[in-house]
Amino acid sequence: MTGYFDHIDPIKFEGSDSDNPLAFKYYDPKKVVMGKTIEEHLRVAVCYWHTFCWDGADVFGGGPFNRPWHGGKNDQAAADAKLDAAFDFFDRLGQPFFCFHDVDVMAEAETPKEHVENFAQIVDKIEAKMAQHSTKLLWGTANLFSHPRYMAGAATNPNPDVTAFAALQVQQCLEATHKFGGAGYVLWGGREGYDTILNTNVGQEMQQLGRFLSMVVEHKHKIGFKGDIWIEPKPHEPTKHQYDRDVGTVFGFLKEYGLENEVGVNIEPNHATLAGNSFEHEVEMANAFGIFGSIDFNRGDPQNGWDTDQFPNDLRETTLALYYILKGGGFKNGGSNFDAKVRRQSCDAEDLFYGHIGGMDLLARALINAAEMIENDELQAFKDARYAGWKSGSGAKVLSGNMTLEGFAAEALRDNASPKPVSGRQEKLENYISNHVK
Ligand code: XLS
Ligand code: NI
Ligand code: NI
Repeated sequence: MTGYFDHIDPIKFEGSDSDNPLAFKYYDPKKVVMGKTIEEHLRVAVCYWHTFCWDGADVFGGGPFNRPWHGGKNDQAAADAKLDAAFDFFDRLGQPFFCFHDVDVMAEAETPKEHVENFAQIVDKIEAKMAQHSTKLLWGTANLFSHPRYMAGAATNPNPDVTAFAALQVQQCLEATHKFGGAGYVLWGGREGYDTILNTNVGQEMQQLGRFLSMVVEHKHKIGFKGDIWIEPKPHEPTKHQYDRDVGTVFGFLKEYGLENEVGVNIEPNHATLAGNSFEHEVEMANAFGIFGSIDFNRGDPQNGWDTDQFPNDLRETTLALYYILKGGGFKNGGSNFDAKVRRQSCDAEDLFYGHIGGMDLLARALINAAEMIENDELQAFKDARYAGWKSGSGAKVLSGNMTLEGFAAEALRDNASPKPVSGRQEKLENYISNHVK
């Protein structure tokens, strides 16, 4: 059988002097950085949906990609051909993980029974594939946003029958993820929000979402799944307002439902920027709350206000993000999933490789930069000195809860000194970063 990717040789590390566009220049999987190999640090995953399912269609026109499994019905034969191609792609790229939605991998289904049957068929086939290949599962997720039944949400739908269908999909997909030895399970609330607040009972919907998430966590424990559960924050698109708008909002939501020790976050840079946050802000917020999980690496377009899902190529931004990820202890169950798609005009098989090679090289470079920054951690040293006052005396008493407002105020009067401004040294610190981005 001839395969769609047959003309692409396995991608090798050739070093930064290589001018072969189908080789890694920086992603040397076995190179050791801070005691672990680059492969172990980054835990790179290819996503099934953008890489194999998307046919290049946009809201103005049909798909130009013409992969052999596109064009006809999304039946079992198409799902099988896509699966063969996917594992062939993984073998050639050599990344350690993949991620999928239930509907990405299976033949299209309409009824709940059909869903269970079609999904079960492909689950067996994926299991067989995984036994023959080295690619592992980073995370699975149920698509609770594409089918018209979910137009008013899944967990937050006004009709509980729709939510029951969602429960079926999540149960099936979580169990499959467990079977495949997945490291995590993601819930992205694509339509868990509203198009207009005029027809929406916000309090009721949040309660539904809180209970739904609790049931997912309960089921995880029931089946003995040891991986993590992550929510993927996004502010809007497709809805006007999504309830999981950013990391801070998600943490508040988790606290409200007592799930902050059970559920973490899968952060996507393009979602961060849509929410008006920087990528590194979201990582640091997750570190601060202790809910950092995984990353959906991509980038937006600074001129476009939507989720363009482009492969990342900003070395400065990625270096900073990896610095904060490493400072937080690095990836545990999580990893670097490329939730990224090639542009619509990049319609050839090799374009899929160029996108991933560029992303993996960028991550490896950023990781090496970040590790060098940590070696002689000037940012940390600066921050330690900046906050040193809170480590002892009244500052420490305030933080440990052993100070009243009156007591603290009295100290100000007693010292009767006007505190002197201290430089925040922003430009110096920015120069320091610039000197480490290489
Ligand atoms: C959409 C999300 C989606 C999730 C998985 O914007 O990024 O692709 O990662 O459902
Ligand atoms: Ni994503
Ligand atoms: Ni996204």
